[in-house]
Parts: sequence; structure tokens; C-alpha cells
Amino acid sequence: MKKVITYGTFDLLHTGHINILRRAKEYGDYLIVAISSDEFNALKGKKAYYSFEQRKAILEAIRYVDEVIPEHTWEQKVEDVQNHDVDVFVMGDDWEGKFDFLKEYCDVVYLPRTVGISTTKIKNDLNQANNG
Ligand code: C2G
Repeated sequence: MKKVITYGTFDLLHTGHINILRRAKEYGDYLIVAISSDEFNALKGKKAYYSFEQRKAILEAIRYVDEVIPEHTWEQKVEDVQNHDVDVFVMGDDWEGKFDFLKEYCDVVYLPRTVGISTTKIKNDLNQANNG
């Protein structure tokens, strides 16, 4: 079984997230998604609308996703890849090059981001719509 892993906050799920999950799954048979904990999000300077538990439940309902684990630190990726016998690490290309150190342990793939959508854009658009 070929195992793939990807990481992210996945807040306010949108087609950009679905696109990366669908394409990541195409690299193997089993997709693990490491979702940033609320505490790690704070480290990333992010405040998710949905809690970790809510984001986990949402991701677990997606057909491409086989397992969801928590992301607590920047440093856990090597351990995750080894402990879960991961063959391929996939991220959007806004992270291009940032995780090349994993090439020692698995394939590393950066996929083009979906243009025109982001959680930040959703929040801004909603704020504008509600504030006139
Ligand atoms: N993404 C995408 N297209 C978009 C928006 C997001 O392909 N329009 C991808 C990102 O490139 C990332 C994944 O969706 O691979 C999740 O994005 P975020 O939830 O924003 O995750 P991020 O904050 O980038 O966290 O250790 C890695 C970090 O946890 C990544």
C-alpha cells in the first residue's frame, strides 16, 4: 500500500483544499492528513474559525482522506513519515522547497495551488458583504 501525507489547517473547507486532497490521493492508495492543532495554528499566526475537532470531523468525511492525525509542531514531519511508513509527502507549491529535507525519507511533491480561493479571501469577502 502506497501511503501519502499532507499537512494543513484546512479551515472553512473550500475547493482549493479539495483539489489538493484529490491530487494528493492520486499519488498512492492511502492519504493521511495532518491537521494543525489550534495551538499550532497560533504558532503559525492563524486563528481557525473551526476548532481542531471540527476540522478533523470535516476532513474525515472526505472520500480522498483515509486518516487524520494532529499537527502539533513544525518538527514532527520526519517522525510522521517514518512512523506511518509514508511514501509521498505532498503540499501546495506555496511551500515549494520548504520541506525538501524530507527527500531523505520519502518522495516530496509540491502541487500548484488552486487560484482565486483561500480561507482568508472567504473571511474578507464575508466581512465586506456583512459590513456593506
Ligand atoms: N491550498 C491550495 N490551494 C488553495 C489554498 C490552499 O492548494 N487555494 C493548499 C495549500 O497549499 C496546502 C493545503 O491546501 O497544501 C492546506 O492549506 P492551509 O490550510 O492554508 O495550510 P497551511 O497554513 O499552508 O499549513 O506544516 C505545514 C502547514 O501546516 C501548512
